[in-house]
Amino acid sequence: MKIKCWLFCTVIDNFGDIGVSWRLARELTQRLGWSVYLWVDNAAALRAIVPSLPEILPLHHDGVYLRHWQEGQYADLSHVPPPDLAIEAFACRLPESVQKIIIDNNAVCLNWEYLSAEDWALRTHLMKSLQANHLQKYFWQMGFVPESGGLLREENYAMRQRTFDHADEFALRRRLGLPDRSSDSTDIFVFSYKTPLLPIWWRTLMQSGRNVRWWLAGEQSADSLRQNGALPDNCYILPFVPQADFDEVLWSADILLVRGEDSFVRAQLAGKPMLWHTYPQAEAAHLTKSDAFWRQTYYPAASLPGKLQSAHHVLSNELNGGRRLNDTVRTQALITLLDWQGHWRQSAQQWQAFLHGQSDAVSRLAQWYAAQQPARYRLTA
Ligand code: TRH
Repeated sequence: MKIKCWLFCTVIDNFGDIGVSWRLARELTQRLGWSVYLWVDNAAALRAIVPSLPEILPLHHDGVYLRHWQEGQYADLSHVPPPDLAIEAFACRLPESVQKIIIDNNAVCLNWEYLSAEDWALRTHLMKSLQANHLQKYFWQMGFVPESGGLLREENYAMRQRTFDHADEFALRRRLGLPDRSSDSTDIFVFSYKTPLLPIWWRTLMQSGRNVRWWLAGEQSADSLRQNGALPDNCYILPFVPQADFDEVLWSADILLVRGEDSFVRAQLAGKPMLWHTYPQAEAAHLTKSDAFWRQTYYPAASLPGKLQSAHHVLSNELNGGRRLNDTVRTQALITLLDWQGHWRQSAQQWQAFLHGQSDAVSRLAQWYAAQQPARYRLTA
């Protein structure tokens, strides 16, 4: 009997909520062979990353059953079998009718949380939380270490990356809409939130005499740089590619400036030097989140030359709305990142090996779920 999994996603904004949910849904279907029903409140956001998705829900697409819902209010449950496992992506609120079916069927219920390297995330991984209506929920905390809920990584990721390394680069760049290779420039992929810093960093880089090109992905990066409608030289707007092609874009660049959650994880899996524009939160909570990531015990930053470590730290802080740098410090820091790129790349590759050496989130979930079964059946017996 196929395991039936219900997955609910509310799109707060942008593409991360749906990006992670879609990846998870596909992995559960393709790798584990589960029957996955994904409820979305904004099919247009999903269509942006899966352009082949037809217009009207309900649908069965790429192995996943898609249905419409409205958080806390309504979910299209027509022709949907009851679940064995229900997943609320990022603490979305299930309608009461849905909660009742989960309780009546004694299904396992998980809250799949936002990714964080903060200590509390590890402490609360798989913690239980009994609701007033007797729904027993567990927290699933994705993370970077074996004790966490892991990261979403497809089984064939490494193989795809190796194949990419031998692909016809010219044809590939044409297909992805990337500029042709320029042997003497550093290509930086920029997928940021809107920020007044990008034009400042850009000017600094141009004045530094280094040969840099920016590949701007997503509207907010380009909007940050546009002045009177025009973009500076050496800045290229990338087409928004399907999520299935996103890794190839990252693998094609030299340095990655990524954001949110999903692109942040993909950059790490890619093993590329990376800066992270963390999703802005109230009271600068995102700065704590960003620091917790870079300061992890396992992160190979400590093996970097001190100069590079501190350049990365101050720029990362400035990018995320922390301390504004003066021109001299900023210039020096950006030059250091570029000139020490080799060391930076090595540490990114060490981190990549550390992550790839662990099991992924879906394997951990399958294992944990299987371990729950005896207890679950004892309850119903
Ligand atoms: O888009 P994001 O900023 O998403 C989010 C949301 O804002 C969310 O509310 C917030 O809570 C979360 O961040 C932390 O960034 P993210 O997570 O990197 O998601 C982007 C997705 O878009 C990812 O799945 C990759 C995909 N993508 C493409 O498929 N093609 C593209 O060309 C690009 C640039 C991105």
